[in-house]
Amino acid sequence: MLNFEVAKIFYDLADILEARGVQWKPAAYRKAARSIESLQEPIEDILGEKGIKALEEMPGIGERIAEKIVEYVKTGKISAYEKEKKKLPSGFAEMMEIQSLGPKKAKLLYQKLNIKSVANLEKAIRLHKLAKLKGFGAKSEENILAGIELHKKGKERMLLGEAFPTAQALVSQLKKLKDIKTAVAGGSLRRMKETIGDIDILVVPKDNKAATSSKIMNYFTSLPEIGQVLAKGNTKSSIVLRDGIRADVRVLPEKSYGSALQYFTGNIDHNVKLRGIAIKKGYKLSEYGLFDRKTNKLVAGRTEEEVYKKLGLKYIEPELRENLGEIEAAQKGKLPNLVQLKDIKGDLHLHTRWSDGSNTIEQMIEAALKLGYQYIAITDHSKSDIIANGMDEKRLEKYISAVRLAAKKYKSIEVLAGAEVYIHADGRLDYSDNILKKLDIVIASIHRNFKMPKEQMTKRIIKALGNKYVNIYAHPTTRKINQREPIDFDKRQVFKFCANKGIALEVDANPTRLDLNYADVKEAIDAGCNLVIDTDAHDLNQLSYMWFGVATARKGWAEAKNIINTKPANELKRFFHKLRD
Ligand code: DGT
Ligand code: CA
Ligand code: CA
Ligand code: ZN
Repeated sequence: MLNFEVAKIFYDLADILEARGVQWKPAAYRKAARSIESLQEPIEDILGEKGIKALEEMPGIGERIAEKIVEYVKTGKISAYEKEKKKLPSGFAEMMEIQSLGPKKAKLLYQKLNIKSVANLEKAIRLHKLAKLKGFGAKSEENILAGIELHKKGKERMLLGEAFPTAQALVSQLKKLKDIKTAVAGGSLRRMKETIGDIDILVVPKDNKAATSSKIMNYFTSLPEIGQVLAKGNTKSSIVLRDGIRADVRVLPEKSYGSALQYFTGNIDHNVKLRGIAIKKGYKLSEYGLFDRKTNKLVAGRTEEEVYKKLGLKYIEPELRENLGEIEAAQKGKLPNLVQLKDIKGDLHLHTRWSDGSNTIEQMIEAALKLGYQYIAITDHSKSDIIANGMDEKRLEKYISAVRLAAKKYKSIEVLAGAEVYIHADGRLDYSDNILKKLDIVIASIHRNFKMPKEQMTKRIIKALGNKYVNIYAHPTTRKINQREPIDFDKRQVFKFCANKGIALEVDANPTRLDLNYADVKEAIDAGCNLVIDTDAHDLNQLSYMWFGVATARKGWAEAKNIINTKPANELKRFFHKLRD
């Protein structure tokens, strides 16, 4: 699928234009990129089946951008991008991706110090050349260096949000071959880890002839999206896709399907512990099956369930298989009853054109209706978030009226008027209580001033959450995977505070955030907190991110009862109301 390649080009193009000081266009290209990367279907399929008009109807994509997508699908290039890129040194696009640097500063460093690449940049920092420049300092050298480290990590491990649709597309390609009975993705992807080293696909052939296996491997290694074949054997092959994603495929017979899927799902520590249990019970466990050690007879292997059962364990959901107590819990029959996507009844963190979203209130409502939601909250940005087009008090009043007016048009869904309110460095909220009380729901969050001593950060958060109108603390650690480290605060103290006051901690489902992460989810639940899973969608495609948030909550052992947006509308409103009394 070409979605991520095209999105990347639009992000790069936006950066280049921004560095050149071009207005508006960068934001437009970023919106388009955001829309494409959150699409579940490959753009080439949409184009093939429904034509260019279907692209133009997507959020953030007009005629001009749609034409560029068509150009890419047809030629593998976007000429406008190639032209812009030629004006810059070849390593420059990558340099602009460093979060703590950004396009404008990257350009300045190029002009003043002739820095053309990440390698140049790293060297210049080690020689403290930046500290001497106006607008930079020792502190910014440190930040940029940290940004470079994160960027390097990102090249080794991709986001789940990118790997997941790619894996699905690969699996469905494989299933097209008649010689394949079934194909399924395992590994860290099936465990829904936030970052993925490589995609692991297990294939069951229609028969066990060597010729069938070799035909399958020939087919797989010659798929059009494959960039490089690293290894090709009869039962295992490794490839790199054109967009740099690595994938392994293994062929195993049907009678081993369950044990193979179990083995290749991992993680290794979970597997090692299982093998220990198998040995104690007189068995031997491998990807080929569970065998009796004395007779060498296969006792289980066709399904994962029977493998776990023979080992005296309840079935363990893939998300839990990290060797964090799940095997012990399965032995005692004490596994959590994990929350599911279908338990989710609404999305309480959504943006529209009133701040930095791409769609209207009505469009977001209609998208939510399609998902069968009972309620949503529109929560655009507050006044100090200027880059996000935050609303001052006057505009907020109009916005509240607009949300209420739109809400009236739709009988089968409840639409709450909310706002995402910035927490200032001193813990003050961005609106006064007189304004906040007009809203149905208040989200508090941090978008700037990420660096301060731990104690001060903790005070900042607690002061803000102490406001009686706050319902949700959004993306609590503010980390962005492979881009920005989490803020430093006393989590136990904040979690306890939220538990006592009944503030819901958010699991932000955007794949670049997944914040809280799964370890924090577990800690928050243990501290007695309520959680809310939100997409923080900035366009209607992004409502589909809910799935990644649910997976993160599941990895943190969350049950439906821990998640407030599994409650029906009336119960949810009662919950929010309770906060204010
Ligand atoms: P990744 O790709 O780094 O995100 O993480 P995984 O967990 O997908 O790891 P990967 O791709 O190296 O291997 C896939 C699964 O195969 C892994 O989760 C467990 C299983 N596996 C790999 N190597 C071993 C091994 O040496 N022993 C055992 N028991 N299992 C292994
Ligand atoms: Ca893997
Ligand atoms: Ca692998
Ligand atoms: Zn937001």
